[in-house]
Amino acid sequence: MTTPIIISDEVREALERCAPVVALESALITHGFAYPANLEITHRMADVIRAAGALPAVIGVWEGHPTVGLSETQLERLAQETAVKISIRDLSLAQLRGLHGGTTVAATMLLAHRAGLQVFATGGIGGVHRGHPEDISADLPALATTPVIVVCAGAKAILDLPRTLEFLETWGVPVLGWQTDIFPAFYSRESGLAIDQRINHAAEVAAIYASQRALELQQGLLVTAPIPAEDEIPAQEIEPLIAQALAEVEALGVKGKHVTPHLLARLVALSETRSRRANESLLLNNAGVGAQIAVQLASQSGTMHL
Ligand code: PSU
Ligand code: MN
Repeated sequence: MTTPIIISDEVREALERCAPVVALESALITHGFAYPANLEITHRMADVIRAAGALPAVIGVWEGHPTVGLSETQLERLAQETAVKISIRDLSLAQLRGLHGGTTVAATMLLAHRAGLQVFATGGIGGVHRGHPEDISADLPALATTPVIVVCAGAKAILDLPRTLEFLETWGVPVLGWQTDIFPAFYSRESGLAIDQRINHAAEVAAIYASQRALELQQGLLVTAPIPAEDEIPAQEIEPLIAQALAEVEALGVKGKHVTPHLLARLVALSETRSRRANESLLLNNAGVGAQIAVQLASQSGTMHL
């Protein structure tokens, strides 16, 4: 039995014309934000992408079917109803049970690539967890094996950023800094850690991606854009809250796929929603950068815009 990926008509037509398309994940909707903030931020990201001349395609799982370009009704139901968090290993399990689910960075990258999309904008990738180097997000091996450009604000600050960068180095994933020399730390503009190369224009990202393809590399390309300055939470302010949230996760014995959503929800509560505002700001920024890159790639392929 094969599992076709369902691709919406709008996305299929755009791909046929080689028009710019930007993938968006749905774990943000099902596990990153509560209703109605989850639906609102998705709509706002989609608006930013459309305004820049590209088509947004939210990727998720509907009745067990991997879907590229979820409909408005599907988005609303994912935003309001219980749905599972779907990383790569969950794709086939959800299929068997016919579940609805929100796809993580890893699963979204995989489905985007299978559908022929090249650019994906998100908030922060998963990585190696602090104090638990054995807990490595499936996002990292996905970046090592899936040739998609992922625009993010670095890895979530709740993670072990040095170990996360070491993994990406070992597995050959270039880490680019969008108009920055320093790896961003999600809520804060700078982690103090170096990126591989600063890039200032979408054309440079497109050139690096083209070189990777010419060399037949399987790795993705990580483009890290710092959160806009006005919404940044300085490290010295967010760090004590992260430490508290991490201690609570240890004490409660939260494990596996529940760790990341639990930490993010606790940070929103502990920061009195400031972390949510920061998260929204960086998501909108990343949507804009992703759209610029998608438009650049499409213009190089010598085709029409939307
Ligand atoms: N970044 C956010 N909010 C999120 C996530 C990332 O700002 O909710 C999600 C993404 O879907 C990412 C996932 O792929 O968390 C990582 O989960 P884990 O650490 O269990 O792999
Ligand atoms: Mn994990």
